[in-house]
Amino acid sequence: MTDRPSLLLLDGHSLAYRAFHALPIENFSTTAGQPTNVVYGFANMLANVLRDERPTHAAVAFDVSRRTFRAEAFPGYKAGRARSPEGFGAQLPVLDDLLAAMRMPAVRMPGYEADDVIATLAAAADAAGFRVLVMTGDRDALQLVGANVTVLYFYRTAAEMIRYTPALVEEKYGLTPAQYPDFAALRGDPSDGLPGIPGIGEKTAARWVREYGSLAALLERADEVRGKAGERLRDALDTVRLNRRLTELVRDLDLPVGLDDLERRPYDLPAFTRLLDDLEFRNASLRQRLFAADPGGGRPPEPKTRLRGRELRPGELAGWLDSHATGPVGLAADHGECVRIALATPAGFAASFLLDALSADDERAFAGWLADPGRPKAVHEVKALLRALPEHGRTLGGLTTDPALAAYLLLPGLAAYGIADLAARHLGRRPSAEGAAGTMLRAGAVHDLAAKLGPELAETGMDRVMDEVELPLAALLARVERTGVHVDGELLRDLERRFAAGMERAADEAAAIAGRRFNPGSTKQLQEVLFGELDLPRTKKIKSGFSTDLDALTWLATRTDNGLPRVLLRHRDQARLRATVAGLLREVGADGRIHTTFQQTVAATGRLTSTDPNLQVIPVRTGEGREIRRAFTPGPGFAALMTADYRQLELRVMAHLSRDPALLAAFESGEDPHTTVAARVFGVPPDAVTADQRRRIKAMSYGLAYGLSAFGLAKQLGVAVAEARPLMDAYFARFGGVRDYLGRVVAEARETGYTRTLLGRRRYLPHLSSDDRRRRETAERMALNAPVQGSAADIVKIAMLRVDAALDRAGLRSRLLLQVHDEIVLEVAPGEGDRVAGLVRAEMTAAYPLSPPLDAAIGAGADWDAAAH
Ligand code: DCT
Ligand code: MG
Repeated sequence: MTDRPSLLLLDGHSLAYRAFHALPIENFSTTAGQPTNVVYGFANMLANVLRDERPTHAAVAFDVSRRTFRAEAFPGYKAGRARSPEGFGAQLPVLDDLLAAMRMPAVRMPGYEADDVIATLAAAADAAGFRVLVMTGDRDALQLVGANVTVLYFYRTAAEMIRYTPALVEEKYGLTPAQYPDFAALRGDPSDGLPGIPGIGEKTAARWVREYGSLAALLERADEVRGKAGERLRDALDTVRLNRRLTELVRDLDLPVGLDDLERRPYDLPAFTRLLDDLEFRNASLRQRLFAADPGGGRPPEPKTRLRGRELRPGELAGWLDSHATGPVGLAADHGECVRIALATPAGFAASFLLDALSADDERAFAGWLADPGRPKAVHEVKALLRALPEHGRTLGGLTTDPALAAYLLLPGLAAYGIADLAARHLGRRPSAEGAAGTMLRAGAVHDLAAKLGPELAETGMDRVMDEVELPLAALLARVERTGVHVDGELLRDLERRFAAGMERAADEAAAIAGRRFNPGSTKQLQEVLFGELDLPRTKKIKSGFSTDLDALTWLATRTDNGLPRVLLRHRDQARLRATVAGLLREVGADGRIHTTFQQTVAATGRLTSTDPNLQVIPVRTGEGREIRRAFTPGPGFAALMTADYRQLELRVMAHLSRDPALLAAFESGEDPHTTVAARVFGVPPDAVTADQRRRIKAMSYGLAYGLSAFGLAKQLGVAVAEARPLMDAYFARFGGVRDYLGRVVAEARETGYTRTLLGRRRYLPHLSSDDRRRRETAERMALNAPVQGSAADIVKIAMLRVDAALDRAGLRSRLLLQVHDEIVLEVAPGEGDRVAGLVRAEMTAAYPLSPPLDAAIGAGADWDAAAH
């Protein structure tokens, strides 16, 4: 390491273009439809170069427009360039936001190019004794290379970079960097629209510059150049002279910034975190690298937030708790090999210790303090701690809040709720250091976040959702996760083999149709076979050719007599099932049970999701889904599984919220509501409604709540738009209150900026007022869907809490195992079946005073499938 300052200069547009072409735009966009591939790729390259080069100074230069002194001197300059591709330009302002949040100057100079800005800054920095690094995809920058100036040139992606030193320029071109613009003038540059000399290639151009020393010398002695080449040169003298004026970079611009302004500064952390969240950048490695590049990352905390913290020696904890842990305490836990705990107090004291290395006195004092409901504590991601605590024989009391849950309620749908992310966003600091000091900084952040977010929750009226639903649910879920669900491993392995064989069969059939073997899992090979060899109708264009995704294959199957798309769909299906089963098998613990992790802060609607394994991917309605569920069985000591799910929960919520008289009446009749609705729409008596009509009307009821258009409905119902539209009109003619309600929801959300569920859970949808139609419509669909889905989520969560509490009160051994979709799964102890069923029904229907009232279906059996009703 040297103490010399170093300056990193980036060519903004050329980096942006590389990013655009390296990352397929169709894979990078926000839920609102804003493309993000440029920003993502740019941020990624920037994070890497900052990590690898650790410059003390940095700036990004951008072109302003095509009107430059070069274009004035030569109208053909860059004139042949295609317009920037669709979706590119809209991301450039976001790059500015990114750089602003990183406090990295973006430098522009009207009339000049980014290259000239870079040349000027590089020259100034060189003169001031800096090391300079120029990162660009433009070879003209090679003229800047010198003893102190290195050019990082990327040709295709930033991963393929060449580091140009003077020696490497010499080696590659046989020229000095100073000779490069001479060479470039002779060679011309097709990408800039600069003509070369007909018949003269790079080799000759370079040789001339080498032999004559410079272009000036060559032109002076042009007569001496012999042969055809000489003639050609003499014919092109004007071109070459003009080129030479354009290839020289300007090094003495009068820029609005000086070197001092380029010194790297701490990020504007709240703005920076907000931006990453808005862009929905969830990739943990990218976030980590970007935050790690913050020069403020290691700065000492502000005096206000400075902790007087230390690692406690054995025997010190009891005393520390007595003297410091008197008010609300922030608790952070790192779940590594051993659990490290840190505590932080309102007065700024902090302590850290390993849970397994306490003295007997400490042990007693800590367990007592932790369990004491009278000693308030805030814990970040409390579910993880609660899942670990029983291992250590401890319980938690006095839990006031969990900043992750609070932040989620205040703003669901963020990309990350980690403590460092939340601290960055809400406190403007990022406590991500390793070891004891890091854990203490995090405990401090937990304390400060709790103090900051608590009042905000109260202001929005969501403190009740927190206290009555999310916090107690975290405790319940921790227990449910620990319990796990017993599976029949043999059956799962059997299924995995069967699905693998199904894949194999489909691959064989596909090979027979295609006339050769290929890998149906490879997009590239699929494209070759489908669109090359078989010349089937073209699907949606994607970066790598034509799409072969599920939608594309489904569409293709309807557009051709060729059986291949159908076989490929079957292959995909079997592959997906196999992966699902493999995912389950991977998670079977030594106790023969699967311990999923519930995610309380992932779905923006308020629903629970699960990971490791993700239970939502087990198909609900198919035969294969049922076979997989057969492998979920009661564990030793238990007699049966029981499932309980609400009947028509979303439709009841819709009726409750819309107060549509016809829909309410459909429930009051006591008949099956979907059948009644279908009878009204089709104008037939209820007993004449076919199963298919019921299914279609059900899909319609829910489709409307999800904001489907006639087009979307047609797709979902598998009918023509012309058939869907009259159906939709008939529906709204009967159930006008539903339409009015849906209209009201969007209008109100546009006004307030958010939707609300029955319990007041909010979802913010700023794009409802966007000028961009696509974004606005996406937000409208979310607004329609959020109250119904979110209220259903509220109700299911309350039901779980009530069922659990009732089981406990009744002293029953039966217990909750899973929650997935609208379903609750329980493990029933011998002899308890009837009581549990009665209790579950009572608690589920009483979960919320809905009108029409809630109704639940309950079943029990020897496995999850047999328990279905
Ligand atoms: N769902 C949906 N679109 C469909 C079917 C279902 O969005 N076409 C969602 C909303 C309800 C949830 O899935 C549960 O599905 P079902 O149990 O089929 O719905 P239900 O209203 O409870 O109907 P049923 O009386 O047939 O169970
Ligand atoms: Mg149902």
